[in-house]
Amino acid sequence: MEMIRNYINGELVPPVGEQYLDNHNPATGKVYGQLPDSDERDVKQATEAALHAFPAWSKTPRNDRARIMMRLADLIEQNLDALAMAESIDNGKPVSLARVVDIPRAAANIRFYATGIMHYASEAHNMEDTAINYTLRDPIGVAGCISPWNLPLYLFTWKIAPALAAGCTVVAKPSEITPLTAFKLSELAIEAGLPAGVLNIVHGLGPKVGAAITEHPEISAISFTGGTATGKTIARIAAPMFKKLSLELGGKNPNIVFADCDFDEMLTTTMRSSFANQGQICLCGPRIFVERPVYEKFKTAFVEKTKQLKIGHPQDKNTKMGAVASESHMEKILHYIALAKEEGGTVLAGGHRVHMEGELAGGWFIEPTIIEGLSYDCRTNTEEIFGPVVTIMPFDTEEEVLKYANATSYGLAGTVWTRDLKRAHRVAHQLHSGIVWINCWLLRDLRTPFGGVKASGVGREGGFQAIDFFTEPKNVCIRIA
Ligand code: TXE
Repeated sequence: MEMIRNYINGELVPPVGEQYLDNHNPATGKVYGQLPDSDERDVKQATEAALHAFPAWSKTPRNDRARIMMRLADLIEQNLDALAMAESIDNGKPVSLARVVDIPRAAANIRFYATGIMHYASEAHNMEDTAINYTLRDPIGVAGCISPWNLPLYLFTWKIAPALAAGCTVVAKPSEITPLTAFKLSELAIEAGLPAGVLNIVHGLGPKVGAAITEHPEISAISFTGGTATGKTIARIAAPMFKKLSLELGGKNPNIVFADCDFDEMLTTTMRSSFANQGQICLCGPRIFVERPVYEKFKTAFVEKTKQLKIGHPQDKNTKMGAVASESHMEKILHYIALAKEEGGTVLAGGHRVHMEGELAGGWFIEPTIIEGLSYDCRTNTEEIFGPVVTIMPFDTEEEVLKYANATSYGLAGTVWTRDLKRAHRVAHQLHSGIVWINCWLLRDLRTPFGGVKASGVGREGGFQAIDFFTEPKNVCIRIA
């Protein structure tokens, strides 16, 4: 049994209430460990530790903060195999994916902000002969970071790294569905020499631990990634308390294929943008719009490739597709496939739960699924499914496809495939989204603004914007005349 503990004031401790939740392995459906079922008492202790650690950490020279963070990043890399295996067991994702994406990116996030803080500067505004203004950027205090289950360590570090680099202390909560790598990170933080109380990790349920973090009056900012409905709940509580809020929420991204694109490259990448991580990435492109002249060619090739996509044991290094993260999430995805049929859709590939054999018999596996024949504005095409389910639809004009693409309440990312440079720019400018990829997908430069418009969230992560979020500007005006 893998027993997870909270990380509070530099120590690994049991929850105050001594209650635990079961932790499941999605590939077997079986319980393989337990995590603390913490409550507001644990959050209170963690916040007190963070408040106590704040003055010293915020005044620690940025060089020294960076050095400790670099050690933590090194330790993540040294433990790559063990962390990748832990992520795969906990989340159901292929270990091959965790080895090349999740864990290296966690180290990269920490390194990026450890070095970023060394280059972070604030502004000065000169008023000719009258005065000079300069802006101080002080860390905001104790930051609350709440992260989801789809890219567990990757998104957890994406939040805590800029907060720690900025000089904030942190109370963080990973998803209760995938707590294991955050627990392993707490062990590595101790080894790296992170001072007690600088990072505190409280495990448990959203409505208990997440809500207690959101409501705590001494936590000044909330950085959240997760579902749009949860984001609304958090905003309702935090906004009247005047907390700073960064909300990275869901997506229902369009993947727009024009007939003049590099077909093979588009097809290879579209397989990834449809089914990578079992479709559980907020940046996936589950709505595929294809220009009519290549629609039939695309449909045939895409269906054939998808049918070849083998689902396998997530811990087998050759597996490309694993289990979805939880039983309730599997039910949600299956419910949407049933809805798509009710709405008149035809399933061209997949459409079912996969019953594996042997130890995987109880696992939560779903076939990669392609659906055709739906209207652009039906529920299947406007609500977030967040699984290995995509729809395909032909279009005739640029104007028409923009109408389809912008028809959801979400606006996180979009992908456009074309060799026509002018069209690429035109379409990119007109898509309602925070990110547009032209002839690529998930190509990420950590300096770029990351986030969405409309129901996809508020604020931007990435680059110096994340450090701006965890600091408060103060303008000082000095009269010189
Ligand atoms: O996420 P939740 P869920 C989408 C996806 C998915 C849906 C619901 O469509 O099907 O959201 O997933 C914590 N106060 N995404 O319900 O609950 C929770 O414990 C404070 C998109 O599993 O939003 C976890 O740590 N915190 C997404 C975190 O919020 C609360 C990634 C996210 O879980 C809370 C995940 C509360 N009241 C799901 N309730 C993305 N944008 O990448 C829960 N939490």
